[in-house]
Amino acid sequence: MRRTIPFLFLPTLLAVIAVAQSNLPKTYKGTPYLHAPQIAPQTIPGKVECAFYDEGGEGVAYHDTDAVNQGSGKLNPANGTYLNEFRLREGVDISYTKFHNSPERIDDNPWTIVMPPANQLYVGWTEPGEWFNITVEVHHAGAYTADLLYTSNRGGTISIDLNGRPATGPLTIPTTNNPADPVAWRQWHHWNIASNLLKLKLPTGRSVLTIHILTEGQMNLATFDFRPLS
Ligand SMILES: [Ca+2]
Ligand SMILES: [Ca+2]
Repeated sequence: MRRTIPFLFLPTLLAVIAVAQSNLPKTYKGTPYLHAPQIAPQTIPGKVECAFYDEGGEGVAYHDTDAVNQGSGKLNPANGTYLNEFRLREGVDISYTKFHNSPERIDDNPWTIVMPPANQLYVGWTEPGEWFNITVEVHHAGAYTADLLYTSNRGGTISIDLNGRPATGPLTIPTTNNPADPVAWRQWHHWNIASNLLKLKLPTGRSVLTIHILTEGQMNLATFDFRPLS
C-alpha cells in the first residue's frame, strides 16, 4: 500500500512543476493550441508551426485586420476536410501549400527557391499591425536562432516579443518576388527559407512568442525552425 501513495500525488506534483516553469505574463489569457496532431505545446528546439498559434481569440491570442479567415472556408471552400476548414472561424488567415494543381502549379512552381512540404499550413494575408501568439515549451535555457519558411511578395519586416517584451527588434524578410514568373498571383507562392533570421535568449519552460507584422505585410509565414546558437 505504502508504495502506491506517491503516485496519487503525481498529477499534483507535475502541475506544480509546470506552473513553476511558466514564464508567461500572469495576465496572459491565451492557451496553447492543443488539437490533433498538435496535442502538446510546441517545443524548442524544433519546428514551431505558425498556424498552431494560441487559442483565446482576437485581442488575446492574435490581432487580425478582419474577423474573416480569408483562407480556410473562403479561398479554400468549406468541404469537410481538415485543411480547408482549419480554424475556419478565427480571424487569422490560414492556407496550405498545394502541389500538382493544374493548369498552373501553385506552391511547387519553378520560382520557389526552397520547396516546402505539401499541405503545409501557413499564416497568410498578413498586414502591418497584425500579430499572433505561440506558446512554446523550451527544453534548455539559452540562445537560439531560427530558420523561417516563408514567402514575401514585397519584402517586409516582422519582430518577436518574448513573454510580452520586445526581444528581437525588426527582422528583415527578403522578398521572394520574381518578375520572371508570368502568373501574377503566384508571387505569393515563391517559398524560401530565411536562415538564422533571429537571435533569442529563451528561459527553460513555457514562454509565449508574439510574432508581429511590422511593415509591408503580404508575407506567408509557415514555420520557425529553432535550434541552439552554437
Ligand atoms: Ca482575417
Ligand atoms: Ca490577416
